[in-house]
Amino acid sequence: MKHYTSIHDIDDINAWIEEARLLKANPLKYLELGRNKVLGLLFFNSSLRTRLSTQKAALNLGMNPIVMNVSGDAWGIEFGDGTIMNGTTAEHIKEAAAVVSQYCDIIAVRAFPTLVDRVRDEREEVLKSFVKYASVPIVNMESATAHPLQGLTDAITISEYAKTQRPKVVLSWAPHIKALPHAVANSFTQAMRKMEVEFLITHPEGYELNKDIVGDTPIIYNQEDAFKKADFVYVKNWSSYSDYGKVLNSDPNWMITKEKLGNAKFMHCLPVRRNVIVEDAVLDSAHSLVIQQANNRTYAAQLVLKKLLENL
Ligand code: AN0
Ligand code: CP
Repeated sequence: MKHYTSIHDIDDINAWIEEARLLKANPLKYLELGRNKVLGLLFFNSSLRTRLSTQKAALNLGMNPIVMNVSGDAWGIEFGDGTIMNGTTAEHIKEAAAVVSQYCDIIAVRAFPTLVDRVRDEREEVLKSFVKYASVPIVNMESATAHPLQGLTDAITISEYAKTQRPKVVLSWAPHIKALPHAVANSFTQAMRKMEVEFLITHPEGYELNKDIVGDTPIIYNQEDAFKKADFVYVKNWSSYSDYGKVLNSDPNWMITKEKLGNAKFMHCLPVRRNVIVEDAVLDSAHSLVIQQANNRTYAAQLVLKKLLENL
């Protein structure tokens, strides 16, 4: 594997889950692997978990992480080809990516979508420009359309808590006041479609995700029906994909309650808005796996970095 930009970079999800669980049992086993190697983390957007867990993963492998908030702290980066740079951007991605590659052995990038221009977002300009112009491996820490470190984490967590061979996993939309990206839902869907689970999606009409990602996954518009006999309820808000980036629905009846959840486990990537997405009674109960998921972010990132280091 040269780069980790998508769930499609996982060749064998069961083997990856097994290896991540071995790393979790013995996190410092490969402390020599990353010795004298530098991981650069570049953030165009906010983060708590990704920023800390990816650094922790690097430290567990003996790597030195260096972090930069690109938006605000660095020079404004130009991505256009052939642009006359007499506007606000001071540095071109061609130089920026090549320069960062002089200091880092692996570069990880977070760059969210505009949620205004779907064609532009789907072009994945920031992530793909780093892949093109950097000379080292690139890790996606959430791009316009994908959050594959989160998707891998969620697959690991489901494998740890599954009580049956083929658990029922439901991805549910829930209301939110702001327009949010599709990246987490996309990567979770791609991960579940690779796993041995019964997977379905529930959301209000108008919130259909990209068909190419959903494929033949059943979509149920009635949340209560969808949750019947569920083992895992994975919750996420996303804005409309067809009416791109719009908030079409904020019906509080889609919020996750203890009553709706029944015996299922509750999952969310975090950060989560309490009593908007999910009520306190769920997050504060033993049904919630959100902290366990956040913990697994370290081992998902560690596995990805280990594979990239082994391939340097
Ligand atoms: C981001 C999102 O929905 O993609 C990051 C989640 C990991 N969430 C928010 O902006 C609240
Ligand atoms: N789940 C997740 O990626 O969280 P952060 O945005 O805090 O990194």
